[in-house]
Amino acid sequence: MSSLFLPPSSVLETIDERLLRCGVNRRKFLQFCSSLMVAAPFGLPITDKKTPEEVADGLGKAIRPPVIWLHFQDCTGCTETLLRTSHPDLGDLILNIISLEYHETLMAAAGHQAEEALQEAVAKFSGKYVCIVEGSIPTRDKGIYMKLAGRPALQVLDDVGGKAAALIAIGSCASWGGIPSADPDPTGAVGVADLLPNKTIINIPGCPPNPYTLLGVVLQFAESGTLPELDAERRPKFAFDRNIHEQCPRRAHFDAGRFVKQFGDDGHREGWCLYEMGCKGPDTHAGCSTRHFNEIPDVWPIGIGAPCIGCTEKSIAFRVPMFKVVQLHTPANPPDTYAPINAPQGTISPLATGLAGLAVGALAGAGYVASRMFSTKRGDESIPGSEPPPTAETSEGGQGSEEKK
Ligand code: FSX
Ligand code: SF4
Ligand code: F3S
Repeated sequence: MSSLFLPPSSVLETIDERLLRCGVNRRKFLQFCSSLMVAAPFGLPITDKKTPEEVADGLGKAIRPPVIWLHFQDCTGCTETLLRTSHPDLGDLILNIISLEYHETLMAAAGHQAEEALQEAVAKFSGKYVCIVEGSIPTRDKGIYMKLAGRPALQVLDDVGGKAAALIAIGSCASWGGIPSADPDPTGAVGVADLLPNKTIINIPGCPPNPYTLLGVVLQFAESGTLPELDAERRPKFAFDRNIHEQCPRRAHFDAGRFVKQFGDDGHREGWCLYEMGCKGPDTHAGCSTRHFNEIPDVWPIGIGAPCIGCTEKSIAFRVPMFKVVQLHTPANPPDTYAPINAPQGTISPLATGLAGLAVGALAGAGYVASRMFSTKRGDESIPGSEPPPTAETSEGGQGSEEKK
């Protein structure tokens, strides 16, 4: 964790003062703290081993951190995902918890007035603000493909990002190029870390990213002036140490060999595993399988029947074709044989209890026969998903991948 300088308390008010002034009641704030604890159950110091009351007490005393939010090549989905939460009104709360000095989509000012607001905020909080960047930065042809107030995005990032205490790259575009950097990458789109490698930068990838991850990072900074532990891709570990496949509600279907073969087939209607449709869940680290979007149950790609495209992974989304089947190289490999779904049931007679050794032997034999029966069915094309997915050993060339489209 790095320790960063926080602005003196005379400059900005505390979160408690602000909530009081804006009429946000304690109950709503506690609800918010509970949601934060569910979203970041492990490894986030502000929520770890605490009750919602303790979290609220700690956060309430924190100074609202000044935030300057820049937009570059993006679809604004990152901002939208933050504002479209339903319960509690997260968008409203975050605007009370942080001191948002500049945000093109949300501010009332436009044109020269907006530009003045940006320059004022940079001067007033120089070296003390958090700069959130949304969207990728075009570098080709001296960055002429995107300008803000007549200046190339490259220059704006250098100026505003260069004076920040820390930067948060929100979304896959700002993290490493995202959609604009997909082949043929006409603008030479890159992420923040490519341009300011020596600054403190946190990547929160996702297309769009989960808003609770951003909140967790900003609130830890507000409360303690520190930042969460990061992984090799500069992603906060508390939110990206989970693998989609390991937490997926469809995992039981994967383990049982039940796969969707094409969109709209019976398996798809039944909610079976999307691995053979190109799901990148086995290679993707993110919390979306347990923290759904907009706070609506099942609102996440796999929840609505679409394969995960690996949007939080630098080398997958917008790089690997959407329907290409990924190699299984994690401990997520299914077993070579599957247990029967409906095991034959029987009763054990008093005589059998006296012949325990024989019974064990008989059950072992029955299990073997059942697994043989099941394994003959796995090749039956009339059963959707009856074939097991390829493994490193069984797949062509040991790669276990296959071009679907
Ligand atoms: Fe990129 Fe953000 Fe994807 Fe969109 O603005 S991460 S295209 S969801 O929204 O930058
Ligand atoms: Fe879920 Fe995809 Fe894994 Fe299937 S392959 S269990 S749909 S993450
Ligand atoms: Fe992205 Fe996959 Fe989650 S596509 S939103 S990481 S399910």
